[in-house]
Amino acid sequence: MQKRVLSGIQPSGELTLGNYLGALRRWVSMQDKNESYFCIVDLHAITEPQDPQDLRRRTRDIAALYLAAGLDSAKSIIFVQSHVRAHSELGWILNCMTPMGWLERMTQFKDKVAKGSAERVSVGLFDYPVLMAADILLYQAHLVPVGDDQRQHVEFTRDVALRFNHRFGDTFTIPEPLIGDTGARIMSLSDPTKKMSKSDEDPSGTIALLDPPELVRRKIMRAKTDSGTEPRFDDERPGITNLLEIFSALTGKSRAETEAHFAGRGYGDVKRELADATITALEPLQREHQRYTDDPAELDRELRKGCERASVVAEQTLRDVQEKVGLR
Ligand code: AQP
Repeated sequence: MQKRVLSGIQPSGELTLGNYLGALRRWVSMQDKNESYFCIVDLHAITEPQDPQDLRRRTRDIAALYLAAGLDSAKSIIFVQSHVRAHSELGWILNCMTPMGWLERMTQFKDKVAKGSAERVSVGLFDYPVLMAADILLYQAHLVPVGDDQRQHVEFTRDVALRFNHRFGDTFTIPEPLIGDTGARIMSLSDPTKKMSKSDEDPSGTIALLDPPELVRRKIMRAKTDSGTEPRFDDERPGITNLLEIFSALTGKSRAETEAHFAGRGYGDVKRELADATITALEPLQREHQRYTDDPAELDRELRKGCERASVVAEQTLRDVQEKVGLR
């Protein structure tokens, strides 16, 4: 039996190399063997303030990048979350069945609160994992390919589903997180102790997928490293370890092969080769992205088709849930 796969990215900033290596590239390799749903989770993005024009543009940009990276609507269902209303509706029902204490334990929420003032944090941000649970459970997904940072949210989804099934009878498939071994956690170039994030306010720490080649090179050459000289993976040296990790993810070399490749050479060589490898990997993506930018009607057609196909499956689950809880 084919497994059902669901994953998404929020349009909360320009897509980064972290999003590509930790998510997008893995999805492309999964779509042949699985029934796959890939969405742009715009309802999640508005849990933090977004400029409406930027949000609209980024949502389309990310859809174009999905297709440019090789997601194929003949194999996968590609859609925008807010276009399928069942996400909000199931989200509300699950809200009413989720203990607050479960949400209070979510580390991503705690991290984000720690960065800003509690007054400015929205209820939506607190509630983010419940909406994510609705995304996954609507499609009865077996597998959720995510980076390491999202593991806790998928485990939370499992708890929500088990609790619902226990109370109302078998309704939801219990999903599993699928964490890759390479590229699972790409770190910031300017502060390698924190992950590369698309909403990072410091642009020097992130490589955006649409950054021009010269900018990519400049950011990598200025990436923060320690005072050592020998390029090897070492938890005590997060800067060089991160650069080697990215190189290994881009070239498909194992850690041992990567260390052997740079044996006897310096950090400068790592940076130069990494810049070349990154620019080479991004070039076809940027070219294809431009094609969809030049033909917006084609992108509209793709997203309309995705929404129609996703809605059929989502509505079926929603109706079942509504009946079980007594709303129908
Ligand atoms: N640095 C990363 N390394 C590996 N994988 C990553 N992902 C994100 N950053 C890295 C994976 O990309 C997907 C996108 O998830 P998201 O957009 O829902 O939110 P996120 O995980 O919070 O991603 P960002 O880029 O850090 O966004 P912001 O800045 O808005 O919070 C997920 O599969 C994630 O694991």
